[in-house]
Amino acid sequence: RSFLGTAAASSVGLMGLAACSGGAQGGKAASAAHAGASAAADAGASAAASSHEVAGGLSPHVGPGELDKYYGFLSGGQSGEMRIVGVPSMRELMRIPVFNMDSATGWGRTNESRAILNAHLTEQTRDFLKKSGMPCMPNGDLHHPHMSFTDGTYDGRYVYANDKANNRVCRIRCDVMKADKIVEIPNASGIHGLRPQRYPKTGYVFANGEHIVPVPNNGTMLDDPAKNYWAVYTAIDGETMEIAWQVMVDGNLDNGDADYQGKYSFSTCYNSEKGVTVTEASANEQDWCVVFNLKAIEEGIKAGDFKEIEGVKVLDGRKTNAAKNYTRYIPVPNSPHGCNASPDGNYIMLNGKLSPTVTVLDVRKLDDLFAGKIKERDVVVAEPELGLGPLHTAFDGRGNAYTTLFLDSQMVKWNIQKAIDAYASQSKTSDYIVQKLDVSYQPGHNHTTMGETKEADGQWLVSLNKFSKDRFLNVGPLKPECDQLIDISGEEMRLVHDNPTFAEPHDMMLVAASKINPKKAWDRKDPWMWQGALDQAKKDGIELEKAANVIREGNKVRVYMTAVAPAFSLPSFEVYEGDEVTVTVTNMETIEDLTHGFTLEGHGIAMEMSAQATSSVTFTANRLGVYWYYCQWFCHALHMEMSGRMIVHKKGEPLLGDA
Ligand code: K7E
Ligand code: RUQ
Ligand code: CUA
Repeated sequence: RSFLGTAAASSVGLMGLAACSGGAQGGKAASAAHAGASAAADAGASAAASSHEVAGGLSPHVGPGELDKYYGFLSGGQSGEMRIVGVPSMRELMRIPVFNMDSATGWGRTNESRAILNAHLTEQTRDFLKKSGMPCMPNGDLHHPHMSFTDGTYDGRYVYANDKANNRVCRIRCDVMKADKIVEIPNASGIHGLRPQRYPKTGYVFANGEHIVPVPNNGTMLDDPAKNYWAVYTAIDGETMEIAWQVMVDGNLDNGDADYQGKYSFSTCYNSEKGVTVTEASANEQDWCVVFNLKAIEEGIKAGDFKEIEGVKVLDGRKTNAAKNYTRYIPVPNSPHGCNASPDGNYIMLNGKLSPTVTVLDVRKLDDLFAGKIKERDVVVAEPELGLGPLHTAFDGRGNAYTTLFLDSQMVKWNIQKAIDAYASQSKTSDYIVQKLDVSYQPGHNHTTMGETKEADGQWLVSLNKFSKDRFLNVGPLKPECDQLIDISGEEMRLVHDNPTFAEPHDMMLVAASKINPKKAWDRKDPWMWQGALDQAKKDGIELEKAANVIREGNKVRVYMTAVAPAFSLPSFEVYEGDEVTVTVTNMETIEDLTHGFTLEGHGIAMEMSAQATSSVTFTANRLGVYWYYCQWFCHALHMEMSGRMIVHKKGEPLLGDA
C-alpha cells in the first residue's frame, strides 16, 4: 500500500490511493469532515479491487470482451439523438434516434417512428407541418437525459430528455432503448432544463421554458415583452406523458432539479430583467432561483385557480401572486445556470455562471419560507467562491461537490460542510476548496457515477468540455467535443481519458449497469411499437409472423413480408405508378443480434427490424421501372442475396403475375 501510494504520488503528483488506505493519509487530504468517509473508503477499495487497479486509483481500461460497470446516457445536442456509452471505457455503444432522422434505423421515415413523433403535437404545429409539406420535425436539440426515479434512485424504467429546438420532451423505454413517447409542450418556448421527480417516484417530469414569449403565442400579442412575455414551467406525468399543469413565472428559466422529499422543485432563472438583448438580459446584479411548491400547485389546480390555455391548465406563479404560495423567488447572483440537488437530500446548488460563486440552498428551510417565517435569503446556507464561470455541480456521496468552471477551464472539488461553516462564520477562508484540476477548454456539464441519486458512489466523474482543439488530430474547422473521464475514487481527482464526441453532448447521466436490464429481442406479445401495423394486418386478414401477401384496395397497396436470413418472404411485388404503397416487414429471427433491414433503392427508404420486430413504411410509387429492395444489415453469408424487386407498371397495363 505505502509503496503504491508513493509511486502514485511521485509519478503523477497525486495521492489517489487515499480513499483505499482508509484515511491513513492524514493532514489536509484526510477530509475528516465527511461523515461516512470510512464506509466510502471501503466501497472505493472493493470497487478498485474488482476492476483493474493501477497505482493511484481506478483504471479506465476495459479489455476485449469485458463489460463496462456503468451505462452513460449522453445527450446528442443538436444532432437530436441520445447515445449510450460504456463507462469507464467511454466506448460508444448505441445511438438512439429521437429528435432527428436516422438513415440506419429509418427513424423519422417509418410509420412507427412518425406515429411517435407526431402523436402529441399542438394544432399550431400540425398546421405548420402541413403548410410546409413536412411529414415531421426533422431536427432537435437534446440537452438533458435523466432516468426515472423510485425512492431517490434510478429505477431503470425510462430516460427522459428535452428538445430545446422544437419544445418537446421524449421518453426512452430502457427495456428496448427506443423512444416510445414524444410530447410537444404548448405555451412554453425553448424547453431547456429537464428533471424527473425523485420521490416517491417519477411522477412528474419537470420541463423549463427558457425563453419569454407571449402566452398564448398565436399572433394576437407581439409587442411589449415586459408586459406580455412570460416563461412557462411544465409538469408532465412521467407515466402517461400527458401535461399535468403549467406555471407562468417571471424571468427566463434555465436549469432545474427536484428535491429528494417530493415537496419542491427548483429552477435557476436568468434575465429577471425580461430583456430581449444580451445587455438588457444581464443588467441586474441579481437574478433568482424559482422554488415550486408542488402541493400548493396541486391544490390550486383542484380549486380551479388556473386558466386553460392551448388545452393546458396554467397557474399564475408570478411574483405578484406570492400570496398563493405556488412559488418563491430566492435572489442569487447574476445569471445562475446549473441547478443540482446533493445526494444527501439536503442542498440545492445554484451555479453562478457570471458570478464566481455557487449558492447553496438548504431544502429543510423551505417550509418556513413558504409559511412566511423566514426571508428568501435565509434559505441560503453557503455561497463559496470557486472560480470563473461555475456552470454545473456533481457529487461523490462523501460530502464533496465538483463544479465545472467554464471560463477557467477547470474542475473544482470542494467540501460542502466546510463551505457551509465558512458562510456561517462569515470567514474569508477558502479552505473548502479541496482541489482544482485543469480540464479541456470550456467544461459545461459534469456528471458522477450515480451522482444524482441517493446512491452516489464517488467512482468516476465526466467533464463535458465544449472545445477540443489540440486534444485530437485536426479534422477540419468543425471539431469534436472532448468528454474527459476523471477518477474521483481517491482524495484527489485524476484525469485518465479524453473522449471525442460529435455535436454536441451537453449532459450525461451515469447509471450502474445493474440498474438496467434491456431485452435481447423484441417481444411479439408487446407490440407497442408496431400496434398500427398489427391493427391494419388484422383488418386485411394477415398474420404478420407468416406474411407473404400483397393486398390491393383501389390505389392503396399493402405489402406484407417476413425477413428470415437470407430471404424476404416476397422475392418481388408489383404496383402501379401513383399507388400509395405500405411495406410491412417482420423479422422472425429468434437469434439475439440478428437484425435485418429493408432498403428500397431510389426511394429514400431504409428501415431496421431487430429480432422479432415489425417495421413499416408508406410511400408513393412515383417512378416507373424495376427497383431492388435489399437487406442493409449484414446478416448471413447470403446477405448480399437477400433482396427482391418492386416492379412499377404504367396504370392500366397487365401485371406480370396476371399473365
Ligand atoms: Cu449547461 Cu443546456 Cu444543460 Cu448545456 S445547458 S452546458
Ligand atoms: S460489402 S462485408 Cu458492402 Cu464491401 Cu460489406
Ligand atoms: Cu438480412 Cu442482411
